[in-house]
Amino acid sequence: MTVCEQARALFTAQFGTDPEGCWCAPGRVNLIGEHVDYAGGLCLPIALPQVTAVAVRRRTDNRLCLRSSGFDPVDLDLADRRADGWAAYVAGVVWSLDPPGFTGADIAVASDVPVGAGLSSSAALETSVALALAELCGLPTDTAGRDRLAAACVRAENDYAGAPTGGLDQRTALHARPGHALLLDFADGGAEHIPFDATTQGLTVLVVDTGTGHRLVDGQYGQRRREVEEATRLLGVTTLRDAPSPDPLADPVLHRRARHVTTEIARVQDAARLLRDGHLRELGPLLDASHRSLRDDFEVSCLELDTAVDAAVAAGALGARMVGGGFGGSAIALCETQRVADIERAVTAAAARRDLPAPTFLRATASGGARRC
Ligand code: GAF
Repeated sequence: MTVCEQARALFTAQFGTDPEGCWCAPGRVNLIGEHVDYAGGLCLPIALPQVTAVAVRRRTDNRLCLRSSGFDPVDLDLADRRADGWAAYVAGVVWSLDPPGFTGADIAVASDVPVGAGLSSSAALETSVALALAELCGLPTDTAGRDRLAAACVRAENDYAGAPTGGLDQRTALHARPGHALLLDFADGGAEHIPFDATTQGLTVLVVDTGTGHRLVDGQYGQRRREVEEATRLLGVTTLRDAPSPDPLADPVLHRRARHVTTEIARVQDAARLLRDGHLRELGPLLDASHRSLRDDFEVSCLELDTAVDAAVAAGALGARMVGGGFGGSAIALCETQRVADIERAVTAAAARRDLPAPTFLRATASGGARRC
């Protein structure tokens, strides 16, 4: 059964009727451009084939009844305007989007996006709900409409789920196209779809889920954002994108944080050029440099991620880096497809040598964004 079929089946089993429709949205991996979305930077993600699907039927009594194969059921009154746990991601989208004429819904959720792996399972849930509500309530879902849905999902995450994240995950889930990477500009809101077909070049983007959840992500992520804001203020620029150099910053921590942001944005520009020219193999050194910068300057890596990245590169990956917010979660390794099995074995062995959780692996192919299914 596909994930969408699972959501429909769960809906029928739980609510005793058919849904009005089913919508899904993908997880993502960011090829490069980490911790720069909230600094007016550039990111270069692809959407994963793994999706979260929501089967939905509207109600008329202002209640939201949520069922999921992975989480406890939740029934809530929309007038309360507060929700906890996974329900906050769904209800938060309702409250942020405020779709015209919406008076509640039954929603069944199924997903194969790994949760807590830094692969954007929360944005997949938010954006599948947002697209469902938009289509049911007649909101536009063209490119500009999807921009507004992404903004509402970010507000849901910031204001109701309490995660002070940027817009990388939501914009990727709503705008990605199959066979393309998505160059997202967080200064002017622009997006460019760049063909990305690793498979035909004999390459694989291997995702290594370290099995370590985003430890400390809330506090540490918020702290990094505040440091970036402080560096921006001290440098007298609107965003760090406009800062010619972090050198005027006397504080060594702020200097390192700003150096990560400015060098990472330059690496994304280089990576986008390589992709446009079809030189995927040459991405490797940029991935390695991104990881070093996240580890040493931005300090968002951890033993599990460093172990996976180092082992992948030592076993022949062309380049590797942590992805997402960090402090656990996943890494990617760009590999010659014929080397993937060796690299997986080496990464698994390295984790075992250090008594770390056994990693699991996905192969990322650039997939499509949120859609009806
Ligand atoms: C998390 C956040 F949700 C994104 O907005 C982004 O900042 C990312 O970490 C780091 O690049 O996924």
